[in-house]
Amino acid sequence: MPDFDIVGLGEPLIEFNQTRPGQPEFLQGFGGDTSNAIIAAARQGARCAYLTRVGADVFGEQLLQLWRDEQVDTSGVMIDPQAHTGLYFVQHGPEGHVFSYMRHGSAASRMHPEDLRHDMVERAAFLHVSGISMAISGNACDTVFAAIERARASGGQVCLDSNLRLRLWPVDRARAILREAMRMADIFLPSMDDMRHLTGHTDPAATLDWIRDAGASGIVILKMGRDGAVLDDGRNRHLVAGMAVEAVDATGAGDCFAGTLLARRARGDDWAGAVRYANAAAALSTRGYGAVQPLPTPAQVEAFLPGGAGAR
Ligand code: KDG
Repeated sequence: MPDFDIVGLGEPLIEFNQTRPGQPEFLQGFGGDTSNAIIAAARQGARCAYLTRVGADVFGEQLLQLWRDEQVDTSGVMIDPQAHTGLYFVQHGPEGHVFSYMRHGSAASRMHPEDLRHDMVERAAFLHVSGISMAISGNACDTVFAAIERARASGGQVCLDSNLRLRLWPVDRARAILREAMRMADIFLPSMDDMRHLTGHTDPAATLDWIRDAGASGIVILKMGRDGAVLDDGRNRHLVAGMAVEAVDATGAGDCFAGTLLARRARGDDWAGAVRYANAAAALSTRGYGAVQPLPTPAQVEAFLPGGAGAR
């Protein structure tokens, strides 16, 4: 039995989230897509570890404390005395949320394949990585591919979230690298928004066809926000409906979906059940500000799901 259900790899960030549209009032919290996903999974009871680099600064210490508080193993977190921990601001406008980053040259962007804790990747049932993990620098991208190779060689499953951030890399490079990574992934979690930029398609069926033609052969779950998600297992596709909530901030909802999905798979749910549960968790995560603070507990998800987690 693996020591970890899920090991995540990527960049954690300090978050400043605007709490009143148009006003210069920001709530300090935590972000970073793969870190958010790992915390979402740990809150659901999964055994998790996170692999990254943080700066030798106050923000790096706060992140380490956060993971310890959330029962996430930090033995694969390196501390870089020569670089800072990255941060970002979230502002809310009519088009949704807008991210402004201060992460260039961050500690995480200095990750190298030689530093990777291969042993921890080998000891996990799932490796979770994302487009952001690969976009932050060339050496971080190499580190992600090294981890993917290692997970595959040791029988782990690779989960890839598209998380496209065009502020971090040009669309042609993003498409080429994500295409390569999605071929190697056992589970690919694209969002409809990301895929529109990569493929030009606005229709879920055409988008899924593009993904299959590009060589993805594992499970593909196309996330469509409040409209739910399409589960494509390579033979059949079906829509798992979204759940309505009064949302205030969608930051990290996709990460919550990813982490919760893997946590439920690790517990033995079938795909449809895990997607249904993860949809509910992701909806709940939009009811508060910030990527981490509103991530739900199992009791909150159970109470929200009609008929409980086992119902269809
Ligand atoms: O999905 C939410 C993340 O985007 C947020 O926490 C910040 O990781 C982040 C990023 O790089 O955009």
